Amino acid sequence: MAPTIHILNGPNLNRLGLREPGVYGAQTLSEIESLVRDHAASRGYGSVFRQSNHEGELVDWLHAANDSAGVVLNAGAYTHTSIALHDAIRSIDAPVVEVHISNVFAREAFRHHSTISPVARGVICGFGVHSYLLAVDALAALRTA
Ligand code: CA2
Repeated sequence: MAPTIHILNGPNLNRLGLREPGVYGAQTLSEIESLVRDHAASRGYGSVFRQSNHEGELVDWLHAANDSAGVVLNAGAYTHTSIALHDAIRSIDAPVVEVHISNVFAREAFRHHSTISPVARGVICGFGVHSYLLAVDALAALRTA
């Protein structure tokens, strides 16, 4: 069976494409899901793609990804506040790549700090939807290294 990459999305990402296209692009999360699933499949990976507005549900989904090939995590605003997500990442074996659509460092100061970056395998931000595709490639590269 193909190894699986989990793509987990946090709060408000279900609103993509509806507002603020200048910051987050015009694509909906469902369109992003198709692109990411196709990209993962082209690299030989199955994918689980999920979104939640609830911190604890994201924690549960990180635990569920323990035995997977890795996690692409856009934690949304929980990136900047969540010790629970920090601890959940530490608690699993799978590598986690933190992703952001926007360049958080070019935005408000409160977006410059991440509670999850120190425990993520790496961070990709600022490339729009391509941030997700680059994260899939990063996880694939980890497994061939
Ligand atoms: O750039 C990213 O991917 C973010 O993770 C997106 C989060 C933001 O809180 C992070 O700082 C950076 C926001 C999620 C989407 O929020 C929307 C707001 C308005 C319209 C549509 C989506």
